[in-house]
Amino acid sequence: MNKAVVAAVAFAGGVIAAAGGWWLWPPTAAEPSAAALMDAVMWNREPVGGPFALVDHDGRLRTDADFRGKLLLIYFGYTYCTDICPTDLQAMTAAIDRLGPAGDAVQPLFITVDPEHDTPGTLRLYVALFHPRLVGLTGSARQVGAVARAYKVYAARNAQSKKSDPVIDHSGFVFLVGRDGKYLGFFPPGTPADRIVDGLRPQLAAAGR
Ligand SMILES: [Cu+2]
Repeated sequence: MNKAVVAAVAFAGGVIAAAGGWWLWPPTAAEPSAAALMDAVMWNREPVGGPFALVDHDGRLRTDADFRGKLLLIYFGYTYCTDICPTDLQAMTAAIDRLGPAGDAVQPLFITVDPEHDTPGTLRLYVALFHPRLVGLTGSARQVGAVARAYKVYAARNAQSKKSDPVIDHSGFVFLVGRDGKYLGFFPPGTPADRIVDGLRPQLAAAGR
């Protein structure tokens, strides 16, 4: 696995992968490039987020409406990612713990970009490694594709990676969604836990008023 490529993609939102990846879900006629998707998120050029219907790590259907009333931290990745996913999930969940009781108002979600591999059973084992309240979400390729598109997430199999050691290039933003389900913003890949705490505190205070 090429860590340099994965890290660069995480940071740049997938520019490198634009050359040779293939999509994990049924592509639409004009699938946007990694660079265009990164741009949309970074500069708020297009609406981000929206409703979703997915399957959680216990096999139950979950929609965005189930999480109303909580601040959401949403991360897209895949369980066998050995580089950026563990780091970012660690930071995201550590931030929730550092908030103490206030952290109960924050719901962390992990949405797989490889639903074919990441079944509910696989996700259940994976999310437990990070946080007792982390919810893993998967679904059909179409369901996952719809939510990934809504969040302008880039994810494609790296054509250069070996079949025996596949790599998925993917954007690594931690998305923040308000208690009303509306998208608030993102933390860039590699944001440390303390910085996420700083970003969450005003949102928690605002929501509590
Ligand atoms: Cu990853």
